[in-house]
Amino acid sequence: MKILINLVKFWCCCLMLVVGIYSGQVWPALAETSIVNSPIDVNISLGNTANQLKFFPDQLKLIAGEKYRFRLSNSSPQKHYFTAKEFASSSWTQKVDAGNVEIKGTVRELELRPGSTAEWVLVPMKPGIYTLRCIISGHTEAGMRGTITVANAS
Ligand SMILES: [Cu+2]
Repeated sequence: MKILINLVKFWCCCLMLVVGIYSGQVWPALAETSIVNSPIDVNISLGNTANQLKFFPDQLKLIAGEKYRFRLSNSSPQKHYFTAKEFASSSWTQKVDAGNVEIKGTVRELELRPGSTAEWVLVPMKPGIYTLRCIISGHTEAGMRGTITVANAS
């Protein structure tokens, strides 16, 4: 009986060793997959501390089907909008993180008060050239506009 128990222990050790070696090969593959699935960060400033009426950057180049995290911030002394309705409606929004609130579902535009930040995780679905602008009176005209170019995945 004692021999049998020892034999079982031995086989358990062998099994754990095999599992250990095997998982050593499996985990890097899993890690790689999660890197592929994690969003690409895009930092976008709405205005700046000098109160310039611009987006920084104002030209965004994206690939359809890739996941992005727009990290929006407003360091200017006044509020601004990130408005790109056509782009928003042809993208899939995973979520918007703003303050302590996480918003899910369709997003059309974001309003950022002075000093605020928001994160918008999305996947652009349709190639095209989309207009980005701030809808506050006079801001688009003053230069607060840009383009979001979505290219086909190669
Ligand atoms: Cu503005």
